[in-house]
Amino acid sequence: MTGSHSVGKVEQYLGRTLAGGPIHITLIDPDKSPGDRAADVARGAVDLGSHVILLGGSTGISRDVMGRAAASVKAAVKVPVVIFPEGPGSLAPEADAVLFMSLLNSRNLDLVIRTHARAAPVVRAMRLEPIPMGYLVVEPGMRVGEVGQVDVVARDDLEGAAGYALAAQFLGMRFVYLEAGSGAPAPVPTPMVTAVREAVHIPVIVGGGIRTGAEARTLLAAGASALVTGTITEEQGLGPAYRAILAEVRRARGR
Ligand code: 1GP
Repeated sequence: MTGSHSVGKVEQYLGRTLAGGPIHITLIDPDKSPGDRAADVARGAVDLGSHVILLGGSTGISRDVMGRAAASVKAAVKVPVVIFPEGPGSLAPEADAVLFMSLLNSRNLDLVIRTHARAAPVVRAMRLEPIPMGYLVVEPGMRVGEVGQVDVVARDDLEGAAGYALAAQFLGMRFVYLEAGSGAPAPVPTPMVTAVREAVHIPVIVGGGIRTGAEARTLLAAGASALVTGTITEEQGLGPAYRAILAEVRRARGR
């Protein structure tokens, strides 16, 4: 093992794809859509232009359930299959990569760094590509805000959000994720996305509560590099709302 810094295949793909404009990430919960059902959703999502399949999203996904979903999705689509982890227990070697993320504004050190110390050897043994990411939970934060024991960033605290994001960049994290919480009544405020976009040069991922093409459009105009949607496909499948969001991403990419 050398000390040289290397960028893995998934991160290279993200870099290449982001060079063409903002991207869309589809979050699938393998507990709600196990195995082949996850693969069906993923196939449809990628056909509509989604760029990454993210697996995770509820509590207590077992390695087995994650592994089966990752294997099915990988067989169905060519885009990267990435784990959105809750801890070492939900990691599975069938995926391509894991968001190796610190919950920056948690009061619980386990979620900031301690769990990572336990998970890192597992990630290496599974040969999962770790994607270094700062994860910042914004009001209301929903379930992740509670379970994550988060001091949520207030919706008008633009400086606070920008400070966290810049700290993440200075710490060497290569992505920052602004999370309003899955199922949030409204996404992260657009002025906050702009404030963070102006503060950092790393890609800004935005998720939580994105349900309409209009919301997607304003977040993209504000400078979001990637939009993550999860609930909308669980509630409505790959219907008109999902398609409208994808259409906005396509438009922002100039196609
Ligand atoms: C959750 O940001 C993601 O972590 C997606 O949120 O389920 O509200 O789309 P939604």
